[in-house]
Amino acid sequence: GLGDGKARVERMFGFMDRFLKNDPISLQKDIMDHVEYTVARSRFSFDDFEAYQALAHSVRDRLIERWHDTQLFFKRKDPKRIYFLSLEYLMGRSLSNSVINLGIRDQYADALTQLGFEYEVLAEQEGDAALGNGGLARLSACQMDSMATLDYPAWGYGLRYQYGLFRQVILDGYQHEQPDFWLNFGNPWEIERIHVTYPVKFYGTVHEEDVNGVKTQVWVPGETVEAVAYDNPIPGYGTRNTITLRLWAAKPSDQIDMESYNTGDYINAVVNRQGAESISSVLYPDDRSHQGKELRLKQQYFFVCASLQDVIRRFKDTHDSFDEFPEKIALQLNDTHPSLATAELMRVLIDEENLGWDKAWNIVCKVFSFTTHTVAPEALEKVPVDLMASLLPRHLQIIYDINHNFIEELKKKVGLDYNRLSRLSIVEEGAVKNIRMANLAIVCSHTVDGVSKSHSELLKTRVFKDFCELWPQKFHYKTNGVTQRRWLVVSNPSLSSLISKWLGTEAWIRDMDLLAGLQEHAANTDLHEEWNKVRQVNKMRLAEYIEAMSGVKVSLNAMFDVHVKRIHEYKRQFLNLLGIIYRYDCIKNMDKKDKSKVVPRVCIIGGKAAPGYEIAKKIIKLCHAVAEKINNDPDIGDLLKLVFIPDYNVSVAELVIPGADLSQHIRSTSYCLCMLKAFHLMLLTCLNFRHIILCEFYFFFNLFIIRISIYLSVINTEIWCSTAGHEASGTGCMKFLMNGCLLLATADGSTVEIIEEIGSENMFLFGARVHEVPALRESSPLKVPLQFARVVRMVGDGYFGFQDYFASLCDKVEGGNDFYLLASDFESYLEAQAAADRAFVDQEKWTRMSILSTAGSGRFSSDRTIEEYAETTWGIEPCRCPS
Ligand code: OAK
Repeated sequence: GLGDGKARVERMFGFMDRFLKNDPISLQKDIMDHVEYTVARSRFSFDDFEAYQALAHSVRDRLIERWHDTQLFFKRKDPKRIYFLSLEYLMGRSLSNSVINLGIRDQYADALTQLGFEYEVLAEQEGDAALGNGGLARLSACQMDSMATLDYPAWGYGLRYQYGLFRQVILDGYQHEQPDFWLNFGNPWEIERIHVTYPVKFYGTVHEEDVNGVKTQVWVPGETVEAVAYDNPIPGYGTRNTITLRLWAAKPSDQIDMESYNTGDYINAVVNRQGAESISSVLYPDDRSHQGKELRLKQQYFFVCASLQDVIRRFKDTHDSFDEFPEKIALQLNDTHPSLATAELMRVLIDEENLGWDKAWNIVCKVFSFTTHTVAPEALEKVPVDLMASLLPRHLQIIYDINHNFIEELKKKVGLDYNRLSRLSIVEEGAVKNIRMANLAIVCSHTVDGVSKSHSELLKTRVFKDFCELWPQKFHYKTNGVTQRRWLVVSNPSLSSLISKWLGTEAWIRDMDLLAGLQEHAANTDLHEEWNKVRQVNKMRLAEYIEAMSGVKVSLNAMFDVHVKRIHEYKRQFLNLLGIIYRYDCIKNMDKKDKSKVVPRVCIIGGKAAPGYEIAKKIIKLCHAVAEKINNDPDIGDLLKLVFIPDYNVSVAELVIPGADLSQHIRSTSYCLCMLKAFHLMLLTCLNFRHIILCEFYFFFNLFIIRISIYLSVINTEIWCSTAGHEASGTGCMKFLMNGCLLLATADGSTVEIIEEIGSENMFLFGARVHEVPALRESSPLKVPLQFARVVRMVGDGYFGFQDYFASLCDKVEGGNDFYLLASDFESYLEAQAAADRAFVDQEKWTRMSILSTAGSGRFSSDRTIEEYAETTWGIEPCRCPS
């Protein structure tokens, strides 16, 4: 018979005579079969969305083929694997990315044309998978693409939120949040694994038992839910490798709790069980603060518990002893959100695998690495001890034990320096006792990475200063990158073809450094012409979108000036708006002759504000109020337009970025300046008191700074001052850079490294420069430029309406409250804007700068970042599935 065994295997091979074919006829047949049998529509009557669904399923079939092969290959080879743990992924759409990576986009486009459909129209039907907030989440998605492309044996783990990031709807200029029902119409990109489930337990009590003469802690949990796996295949480009992003959904446990059923209240018992699903129901929409929320902690533990069970199960399939665990497994903590994994692995190894503390600890210290994406120490996650005690009592014990051992070791090293000990402790003492998740992650990880060179400096000098002093060799950085597959090939196909044509190869799609080859053509007028044509078509596409979304018609001759990202005070969208108001005011007061010299602008702003972030929401409203005024002012015409793009997400970014001439990355670099100003004030006070020694010190210090700046300006014409800022890295700027958009930016985070690649002369930088620092220190710290005061007052006095509503926004920058230094940067910001205007008039110069931007973007591929992680942090090697 065909039971198990060999006969069955042979029979199966008989079915598998070949892989799915990609010629137009086979593709058409597959699509039509899916229309009929998967979507269950008649071949004679189906709409664009149904056609998209069928198309997606036919692509999915091809993904699954490669995915099976890859998984089987990994299993046979058993390489060291990397498990990437992240609570957020911003994947966006999958169709276009998949067909590009599978190398069958054109074939599908042809097949569809013959069926009477347009590929682009169907691709537009897909909604975004938005299981994340912003930078960190999109970075995870880019890194998955790179791990697949570079053939690394990698697994991504995440949560399958029923509702992703809220949809932003604008009514009367105000943001409203609506749930993101992304799963309502099915999700062809996931494979439900009903048999891959694990129990996850919460609450209950811990007691001590004597097991074979050994005192053992026994956790008796109070609630069990089930984690079900949903696999999302992630195809690499130019390789057969297709890796897995496994997302967990919470389901009620199958284990029937007899007691609750026996009470006779059957209906309530069933309803209560269903509550389990709430754990994975919704993504927290605030990317910085969700401290002390029980559901959030539940999500985190649910996630790490299921993921680790899966990792350990896979390990045990082929290994008998845990000694090999660190040689076979690397666990990456994407920020602190999954850092409970450290305590969970300890618990499993001690309580379930009976390895004992020392062996378990030895393993934990070898497998975890941690990347931090934050700059502000106050934004680091903390969990109240009470909450931990009730939800995860056994984990709290383990964390206390880890901390105890750590502090004891520390005392041997640093003595009884209690201030230092308390700063380093995983447990924060105080009115409310907290677990510091970052400290837990650092203590348990072998490597801690920052996300840019300047971020790493900040970690050393501020955020994790004590830890860096303690373990300097633990701290590193990997400058972020983004995937050129999505951000050029998928989203800007015409520029991609142009690049390939001029480089004479498509190899840059897997090797971004090759883009440097464009440098030698940067002055070529033929390239200029083709480059501008492509850019103009992208602008046209964006202009059509703007008109459809906001009804505003924009001129293609204008400079498209884009500022898109989450709305945050530190990202300074308010500074941009004040600059726009200033420009408006200038144009309004110009005579006709001067107006003809104005460079027309279309200012485009987009981004979501966290639902509870009042000031950010006011900034959105202000943008609409200012737009209303400017766009309807006949004195202004096409010289200035302002549009807000609603519901900014990955797919909107794919449209906006290729169409931008200029993009803004103008976050505040205030830490550095604030410190200098405080220092300056202190010195002035000392001077008043005729404090001779300090006077002398001040004098020499000034001389020293001047000398340094002269010296630096000799070796590099302009050195920028912001070694510190609020942005850890920033990745949006990299996407714009690749697409040949010029950057208007402060020199912090990743911009510092962009300057190194393309030179400050190819960007519009502002903010304090090193050689300006002495002069800055001479000026009064409270000096507010007149133009600044004037534009803020225009808002405050109701020129754009809503006077009361905007009052608190103005308070944020007036009267010495200007924490993000909008006033002190305003003049320099306007200068940078004016420099951009001047460059734009000189089209030849602009185009050269644009080409050089793309040419210099090679370093900012996530392929480079992932290679660095693989080599220096994870210790893994490529494992390429044969084609
Ligand atoms: C989100 C939640 C908690 C902490 C940080 C974040 C986050 O998105 N951080 C951002 O990560 C990006 C990727 O590393 C960086 O480019 C951004 O600078 C950083 O703000």
